Amino acid sequence: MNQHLKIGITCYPSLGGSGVVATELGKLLAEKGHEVHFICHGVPFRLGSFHKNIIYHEIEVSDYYVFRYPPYDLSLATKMAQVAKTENLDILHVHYAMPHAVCAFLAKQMVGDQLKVVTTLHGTDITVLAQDESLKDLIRLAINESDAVTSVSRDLIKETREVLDISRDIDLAYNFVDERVYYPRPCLECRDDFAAPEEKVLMHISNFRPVKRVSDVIDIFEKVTRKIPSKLLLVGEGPDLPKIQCKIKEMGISDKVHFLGKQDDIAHVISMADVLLLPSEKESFGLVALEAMACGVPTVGSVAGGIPELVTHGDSGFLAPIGDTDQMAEYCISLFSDDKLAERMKKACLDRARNDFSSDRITSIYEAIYYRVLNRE
Ligand code: GMT
Repeated sequence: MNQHLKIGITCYPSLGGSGVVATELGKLLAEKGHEVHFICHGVPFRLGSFHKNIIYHEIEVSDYYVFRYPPYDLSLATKMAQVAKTENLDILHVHYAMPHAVCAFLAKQMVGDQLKVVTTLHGTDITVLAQDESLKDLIRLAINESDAVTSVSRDLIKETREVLDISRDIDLAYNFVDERVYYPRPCLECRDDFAAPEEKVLMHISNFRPVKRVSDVIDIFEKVTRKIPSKLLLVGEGPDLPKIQCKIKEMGISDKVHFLGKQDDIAHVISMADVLLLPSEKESFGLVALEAMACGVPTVGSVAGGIPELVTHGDSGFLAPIGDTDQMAEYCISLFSDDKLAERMKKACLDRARNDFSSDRITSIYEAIYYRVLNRE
């Protein structure tokens, strides 16, 4: 019989899909009786209230005057080893290869082979960092030395193999959402604050980085609003935000666009939308599209990275080539002009999120990987 494990989790604790998935996974594992130790430089923002099976260990970075740069990576590796030894960890599950998998590799050298390292690749560690020749060998080493490696999409597995020339096994473990949090919320009242009942609501949620192509979001919306009364809600912030604000002003559509800034209660916010726009240049998974799907909101987006593995074209959303804003606008218009299609898509979204990306299913995949590397199947 599989017994409860002691699992260390390291992730980026601030905003970002990888941190969200790592934290939600830790919470679910703790609910199943495992003891979970978060080893991070800050409390993961989705950690929430007290749970007896969750312990948080903060990394303290040494700041001696001889160091020109505080050695975060070495402090993390040391902390991982320390926690692994004192708490008798079975597993160190690190999210993001750089630097977390590298630190876990170092920690394992200090602790011994009984500590098993599982690395989850989330995307930009491969699609951006591993393109850098100076980092390639280090990332390849960390991946090859992990006891198991998981990826959030088939597309990312393919890209990891191509970019890093890696042939080892990589397990597929799609992202998930907690269905107790992500479901269609009653939101008529707050929707009224932004749009009239006859208007449609388009929404985009991201960190406003160039890879998200937020400028395309504005172009799509501008084309849609010429034909269908609608409003655009923009959620999040990031480097492209000022540029986007200027563009909206120049296009004369400021009265139709609302900026909501960073929001914590995404399930609530997303439930106001009729469609989510995700026209990214690159997206290894697209967690926000799953969050929308679980709330019954279809995505109109790009055929990029892992998005087609999540959004089934014509069923739970519509996908067009990257940059094809005409086609994406057409898809929104057809969705808004056909109530039966909208209803069918909403149902397909709910079914797909619950069946294919359920938290229980994905958590079990991770547990099976832990037992496998520990030879306790
Ligand atoms: O690009 C982001 O939005 C942040 C980034 C991260 O590090 O959290 O997201 C990556 O991981 C998410 C969780 O697995 C995926 O859903 C995103 O698609 C992925 N981002 C990219 O591939 C650009």
